[in-house]
Amino acid sequence: MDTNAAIPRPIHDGLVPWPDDLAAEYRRRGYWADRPLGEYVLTAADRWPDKVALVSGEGRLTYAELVFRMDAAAERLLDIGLRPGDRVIVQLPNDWQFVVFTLACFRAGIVPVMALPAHRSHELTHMALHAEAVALVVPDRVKDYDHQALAEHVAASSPFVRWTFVSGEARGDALPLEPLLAVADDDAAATRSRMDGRAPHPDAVACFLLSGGTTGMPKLIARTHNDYACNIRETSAISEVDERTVYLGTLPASHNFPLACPGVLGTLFAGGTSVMLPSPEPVRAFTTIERERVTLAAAVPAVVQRWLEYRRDRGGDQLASLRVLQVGGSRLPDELAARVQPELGARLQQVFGMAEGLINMTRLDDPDEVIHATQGRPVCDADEVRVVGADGADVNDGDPGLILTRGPYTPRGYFRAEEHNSRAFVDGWYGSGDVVVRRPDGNLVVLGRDKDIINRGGEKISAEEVENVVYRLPEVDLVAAVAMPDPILGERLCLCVSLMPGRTLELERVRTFMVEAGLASFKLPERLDVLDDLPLTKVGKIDKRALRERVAAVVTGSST
Ligand code: OOB
Repeated sequence: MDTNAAIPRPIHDGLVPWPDDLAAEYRRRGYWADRPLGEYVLTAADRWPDKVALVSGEGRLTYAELVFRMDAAAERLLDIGLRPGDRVIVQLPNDWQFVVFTLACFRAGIVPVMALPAHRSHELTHMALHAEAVALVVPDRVKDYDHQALAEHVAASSPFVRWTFVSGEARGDALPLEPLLAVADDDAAATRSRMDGRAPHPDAVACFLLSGGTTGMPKLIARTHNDYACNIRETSAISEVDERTVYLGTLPASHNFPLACPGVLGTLFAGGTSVMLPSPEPVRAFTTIERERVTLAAAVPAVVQRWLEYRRDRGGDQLASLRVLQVGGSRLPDELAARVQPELGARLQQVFGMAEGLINMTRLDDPDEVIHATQGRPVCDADEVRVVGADGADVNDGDPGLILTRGPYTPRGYFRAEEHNSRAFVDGWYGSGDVVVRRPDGNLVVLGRDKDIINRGGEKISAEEVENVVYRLPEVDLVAAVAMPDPILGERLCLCVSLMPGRTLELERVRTFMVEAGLASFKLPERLDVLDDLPLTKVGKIDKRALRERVAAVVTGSST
């Protein structure tokens, strides 16, 4: 432990609360139930103590075991010196440690910052500094990658980090995660009652999610116990989650969709079983669905496509138990949507959501036309959605416009991002930058977006973040990161550059440079177009629309 670590500022310094009158209204109408997240799992455990809550590899935890570990870990975290409101960067694969650690944080009022397993030093260092995180939690290795070395680097780059917990083999000053998550010597009831006395306020921040981000670095989204419980409750109702649900958590569990829509948490709150799987690769996913009798799974469109292909090639009835397949994160083409139920045998549920809050879903009993051709409608009665034109005025249903939203689980601002908030939030309305049409039946269709990101199969890449790094290359004069169409992922990243006089540049050089700069590998460009000049708009900005059209013409032309 580093006793010289700097002391982080308190968490409330940097939050944007809901206005008091609305908060009172959300409470009065029951959207905010005033229970901290840890309590919901305890309630399920009281009802079904011996039921299997969690499956991870060959391991299984019953509800009684899960909540005992949650309480014991929560108490240990506080005992070693973490305080309620302290932030902890969590970068763990989909396994039981992720779930127990996250729940322990909720129980103790410690705030996990939900990093993705793909994040590297560029992203993690930024998060650690911005959140003033006091601890890091990583696996020792995943495949060939040494996450512990990554954590060492991040810890050395931030004055706030005092503890590093490692799942697996801990080295040096790092602490092993497994003993932290073990059951306690004391009995479960005594541990629980002590932790009941230390439960966080339901309006406190439960976790930080990461925004897909249009700016240089991902923004942190503070989700309170009250708002996140609302998110989980409303999505659980619409996905019809109950104690019979067996959920397959195969997208990275730190992402809002598999975490809480209704995801791993919704399933655990309802008394069901969450099955953790680190990759959606079809052979293991199908075997797991068959073995565990999975009833509900969530996927991005690119995964659905792989599952459809695998099913076509192999046949069989491994998916017989699967009732509902949720798909979201990026636009599901209507043709793929129409194949899900006939070929995979599961009801499709389209999900158009965001870490910032608003979740839209098709309903399980919607007509096929709605399920195949729309991304659903808000899950909560108190969600407000406007669709506006460029002038900010509401457009008519049926006309395209930008979506604005507010509601009981859509926070009013990013954490410590005043300047950005003044643009992303207008009078409390969050503008996601998605271009949608609201049909007369209330369902939304996502047509595109007016924000500078590349959506690579659900993984969001901020163009600006990539450009900022590429500008450090001495060869580069101007750079633009743009989306190019891709039949599987929807989009991939193409880099368009003009060079300094007499210079040349290869794609591999850019990729290596970005890896060395510590960027997550999903952000690496997959095509490089060197142009004499980048086209400019009338006001002199790089004309990204022209570049997108150009690269689309080239790649679709060359693939036919
Ligand atoms: C989900 O969350 P994020 O925060 O990674 O990304 C949000 C953005 C949306 O603004 C939109 O641009 C895009 O992802 N998106 C979709 C979509 N679902 C998300 N675009 C088209 N069709 C869809 N179905 O991606 C997310 C969070 C919770 C649940 C589901 C997805």
